[in-house]
Amino acid sequence: MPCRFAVLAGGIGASRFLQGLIRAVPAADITVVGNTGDDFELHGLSVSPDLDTVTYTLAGWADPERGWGIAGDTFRCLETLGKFTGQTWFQLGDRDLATHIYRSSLLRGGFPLSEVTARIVRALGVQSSILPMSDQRVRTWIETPAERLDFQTYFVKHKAQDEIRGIEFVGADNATPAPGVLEVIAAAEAVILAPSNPIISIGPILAVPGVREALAETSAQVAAVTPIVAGRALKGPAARMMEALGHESSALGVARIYRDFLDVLILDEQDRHLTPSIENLGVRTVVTNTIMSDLARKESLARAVLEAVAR
Ligand code: FO1
Repeated sequence: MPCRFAVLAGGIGASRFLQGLIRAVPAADITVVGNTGDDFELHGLSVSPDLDTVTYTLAGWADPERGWGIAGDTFRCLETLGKFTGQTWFQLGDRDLATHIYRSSLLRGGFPLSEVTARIVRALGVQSSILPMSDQRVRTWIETPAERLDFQTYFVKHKAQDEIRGIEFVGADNATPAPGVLEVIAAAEAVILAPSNPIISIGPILAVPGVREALAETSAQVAAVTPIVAGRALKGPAARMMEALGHESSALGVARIYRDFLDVLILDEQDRHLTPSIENLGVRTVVTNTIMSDLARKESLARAVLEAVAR
């Protein structure tokens, strides 16, 4: 089945949106292109948090409160690891560890991340396809006044509290899109940028050479759902990050980041007043309720996006 909808995705915000989208279209019609800039190595294991968050969500396994990890998981292995290493700040659950052991052993065996991800997705019965943005290593690093931090140290260990001076996607310049990424962007009916952080979730995907150009060239409608509502991020440090890097933290700021390829921005009722400035950029706007507080709202947001990209 050719992909009808390509979704560029970070972790939790994207997963919530995808929960709505799979109620509106068959899951098999969706190909997710996931951020791997957050990936890192811990306890000798290869961790791909955003790919796993999307996979577990689409498998119906995700923890509904945290958004990441597996619902009902326990942390007995981590407790014991903590006795050896003193490192428990990144909570890998017991069942989640099985995914990490499997992924790490296949990667060590020479399989590319795209193949490993496809195997995990299939094994968990997920009907959508999930592609990493690249098979090559790309890592997000955060420059703070005191030091340079890898993404998970900044985000989880330091609780995203440090002031940000700069962000770098190390390895992006020499990376190539994973097999299928450019093809789905070119061939999809619509490409949707999920309501994920435009800087650190969608940013690494756009930094892979060829992706931004493919978005600008595709004949598909390209839509984005802004994760910034009334100047604030729905979740996480997106607003602070945008400001720190010289962007306006608003739906208009999001539209400016994507303006070279974006056809339509879906923004919240609270930001209706921004529509003239966004349309001045040459980006159409659709105003709706974007707050995904329950499953019905997630579905109605997905339907609003589908309507916006329908021709
Ligand atoms: N986020 C946290 O805030 N604390 C954690 O201990 C944590 C563990 C974790 C384990 C597996 C996984 O796939 C994700 C996990 N996350 C955790 C989420 C992750 O760090 C971030 O949400 C993403 O990288 C940002 O999208």
